[in-house]
Amino acid sequence: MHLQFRRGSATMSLSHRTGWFIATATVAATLAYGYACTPATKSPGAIGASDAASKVYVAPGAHDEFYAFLSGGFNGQVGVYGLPSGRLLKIIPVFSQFAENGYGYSEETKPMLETTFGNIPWDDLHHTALSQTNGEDDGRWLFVNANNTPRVARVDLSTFETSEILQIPNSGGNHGSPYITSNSEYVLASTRFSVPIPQADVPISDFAKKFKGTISFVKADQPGKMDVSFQLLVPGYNYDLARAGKGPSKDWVFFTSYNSEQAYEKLEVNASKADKDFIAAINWRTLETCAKDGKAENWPADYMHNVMDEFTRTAQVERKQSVKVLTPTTCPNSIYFLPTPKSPHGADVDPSGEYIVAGGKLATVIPVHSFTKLQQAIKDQAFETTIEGIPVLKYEAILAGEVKDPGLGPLHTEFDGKGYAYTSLFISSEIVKWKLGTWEIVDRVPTYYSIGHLMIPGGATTKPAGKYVVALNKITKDRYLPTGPELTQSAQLYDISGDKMKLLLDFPTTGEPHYGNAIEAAKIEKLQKKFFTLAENRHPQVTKAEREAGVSRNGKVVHVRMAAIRSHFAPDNIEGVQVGDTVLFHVTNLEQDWDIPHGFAIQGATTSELLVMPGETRTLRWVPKQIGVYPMYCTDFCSALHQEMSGYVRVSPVGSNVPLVGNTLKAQGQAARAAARGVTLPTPPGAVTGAAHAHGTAPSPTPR
Ligand code: K7E
Ligand code: CUA
Repeated sequence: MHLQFRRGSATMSLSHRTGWFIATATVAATLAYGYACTPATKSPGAIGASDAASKVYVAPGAHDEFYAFLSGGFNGQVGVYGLPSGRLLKIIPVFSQFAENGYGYSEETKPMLETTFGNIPWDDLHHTALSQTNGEDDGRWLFVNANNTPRVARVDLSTFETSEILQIPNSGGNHGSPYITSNSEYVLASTRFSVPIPQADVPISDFAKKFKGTISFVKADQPGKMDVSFQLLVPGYNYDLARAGKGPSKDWVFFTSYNSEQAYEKLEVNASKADKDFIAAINWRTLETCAKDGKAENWPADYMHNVMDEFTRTAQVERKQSVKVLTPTTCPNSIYFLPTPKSPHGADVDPSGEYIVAGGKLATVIPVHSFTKLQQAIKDQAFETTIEGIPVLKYEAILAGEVKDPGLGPLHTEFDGKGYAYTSLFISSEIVKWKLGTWEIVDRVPTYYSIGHLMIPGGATTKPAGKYVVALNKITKDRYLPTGPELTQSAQLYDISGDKMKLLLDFPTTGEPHYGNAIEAAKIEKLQKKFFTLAENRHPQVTKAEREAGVSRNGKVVHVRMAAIRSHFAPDNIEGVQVGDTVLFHVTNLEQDWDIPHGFAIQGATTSELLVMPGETRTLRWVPKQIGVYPMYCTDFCSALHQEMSGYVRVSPVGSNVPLVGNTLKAQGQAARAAARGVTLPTPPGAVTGAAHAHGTAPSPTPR
């Protein structure tokens, strides 16, 4: 059993879907080293159970100390957890439709997923970045990247909703993203895969000649106004990860790259030949100045910018057609290459802004570059060579030091603000703690299993809260009750308040957490919106009071303005809908109280259901295909009479003379007025009276 498990783990680490490259030599090394994945009833590094339990225990009704935002990887979402409890508080859908609240399904939110390739229901989300002021987390926004179809998104932390998505043009996969500068001036976005720029029909073997990378600087300091300020065209390598500098290095950003071999096939072998690849050190201030001075060219491009309007709560899509492009020669002194062993992955900057740590996933050391030395080397022109206008600095001239024998597969580094760095080791499944300046390793703990990123609350800022480190693991194997072939991914919480790291807690995560950020809860709690103000709702089909509800027909399109309030819908009987009509239920939740959503579902709707927050309007599209009478109901248990919150829609054949009516207060009022004037309104069997023309031809918020 034991042996089998060990072999299984090693195999798993080779074929795992994250596609980590492990050279044959490394495999041998892995096996020799002994894969750290040993089934453990008691985990080494864990402290006594009751001691650990008391450290993560948050009493019922009490709040956690930190919010943790963990990317969901291939699920395209962000999981929000409390720390230290590890309790899942919310899933924020960003690049994927989400059945729990209708994100990406409702007519108002569907456009958020619009791209120049069409509406994309599911993308891959790797990295998170909290907005910063003076190098510290300020709790306003969370930025995340879409890896596959390049995009960056802003999540508003007063609502925990995706408020804006910007597509990145001229990019072949947006991995090194959305790292942020220390006053949230720019969100960074780099090409993972180089591609012909602009895209063109060329032989793949022309890679070295025709393929390029881009590094995009996205202006992000104003909500609703994200924009690609400029792009820097760079050699055709794979740009992997990034960090902005801080303190003295705050005008700089650092990107790792691999595949300086410029391989375009069998990368596993062909992109791993060179001893060193590069970190690109880029001065964004210099680029900004070049762009201002008109040194950028306007290139045609095609990308979309989707913004959730604050008052209509409906996403607006804008298509953009050009982008400013700079090159290392049109903007000299803006970019330098720092030779870095070997196929580096993470690039991380310490809280002082002096040290740039690279995680060379095939390297035997963790190289650390010095920002001071980098400045000096540029002054001294300590260049090895120049590549496409980019000076390559001498390794020795910029090196601060190397952490020796860290373990296998160093990936990512975070900092505790007390002079120590913590690096994740994917292959040997561990975290090593080492001292900045002396580079000596002072502690190491196993992780279960195959750690990718790791995260310290505030660990990316100038002021880390060095209390915990969270390991974000790819593989869980035996750690939880088994759930068939597909197992959970997981995070592990370690206490780092003392000299030695101590394992406190395992908690399963939604999706595969690549990176994450945690922030003091106090910075976010106070900003929370409790409901949307009904008086400010500017949705074109809003129903602000029950008497405004009604139904109207515009050709084959039927608009239902529906009010939802405990415990009924108005109208709750609708007749006169015909087979093949497009019925748009615009449901407004009239509640003005915290935590009272209403749901909406109608039988046979192929779109989805709705979940409507107090004060907002959400629209469900329904195209009935058969005659009959169809129930609709509230899907969120909102009151004692929630089960009564239901109704019917009657569907008649095409061309039927059943008039369109809904049993609204307005319809009743009209009937009364008509009766007073001696007019007879058409009365279908079983219904009250009609409001057929009440709402004329107001367009759907998102006609499609
Ligand atoms: Cu290391 Cu996509 Cu940040 Cu995952 S990446 S681990
Ligand atoms: Cu509204 Cu249940």
